[in-house]
Amino acid sequence: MSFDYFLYKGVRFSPGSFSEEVLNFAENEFQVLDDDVYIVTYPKSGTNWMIEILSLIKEEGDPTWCNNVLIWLRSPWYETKEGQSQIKDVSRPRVLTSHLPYHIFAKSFFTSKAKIIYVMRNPKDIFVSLFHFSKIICHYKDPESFEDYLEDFLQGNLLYNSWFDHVKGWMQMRHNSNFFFITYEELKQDLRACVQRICKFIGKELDEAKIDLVVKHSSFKAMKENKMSNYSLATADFLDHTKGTFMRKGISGDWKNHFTVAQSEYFDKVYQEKMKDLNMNFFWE
Ligand code: PPS
Repeated sequence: MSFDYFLYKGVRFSPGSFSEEVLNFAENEFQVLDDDVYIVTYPKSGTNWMIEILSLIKEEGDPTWCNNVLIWLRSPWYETKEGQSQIKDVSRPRVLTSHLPYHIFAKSFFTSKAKIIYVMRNPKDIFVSLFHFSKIICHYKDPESFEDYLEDFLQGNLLYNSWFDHVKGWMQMRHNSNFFFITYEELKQDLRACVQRICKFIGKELDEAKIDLVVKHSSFKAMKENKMSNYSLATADFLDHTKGTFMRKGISGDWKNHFTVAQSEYFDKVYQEKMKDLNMNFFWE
């Protein structure tokens, strides 16, 4: 895979949105507040879906905020150059977003009462989503071939490094009461039940009608039609809109339309090897 990057503590970052200084600030100086909620993900795991869900929960089901404010301004990535300047406009309780691996996450989080929602997705679907996204995101060169890119994914030769290390790193937190993890596939299977679980975790009580509104306005269709959430307003130096859309398919199991049997078996073998120490099974197909 071909892209410009620099290393911060061994992790690959794009020079466009990051610098050593910005990452150092995010790790060592950024002040986490006790009522913050962080959405943490490996890219393409359902980050923006969770932003929409939490935005709607914050607004008790009213979509006005989602329909009028860009999704990345509602919940900025606290580790990026842009995000760090946008955070001052976020009202409390803040919902902030991050793709950072565990070992370089904001130090002040670990002595705070803030909460993390970690969203995971079947890594085969993450790879497919990333493969298509790489064609439209400007700081990547077009993927050479599915096969080569797959190998890069499995070896972690990508921005933010290895999916396996990201998940294993964050799963160290799984017994902490301020850490909650959920999969994209659970959201797909029963969004309403997931919204109820998320509300319980963040301590927000919503009646049945408001939960219905959160579910309705965070559907794939609603987000795809909402220009504040579908990235159609992302600038041309970030996304090449002529090559595809951010809101691509929004389904589970699209890997079955892309992987050969041999590629899937090879993926499973690498997965078993790299995840064997974790001893956890996740809900995805
Ligand atoms: S990023 O670039 O890391 O922030 O991307 P991320 O938001 O994590 O993931 C993008 C994928 O999530 C899909 N998506 C959704 N799926 C179902 N329902 C809703 N509401 C939804 N919103 C976003 C999006 O389409 C990308 O997945 P693919 O498989 O490419 O369609």
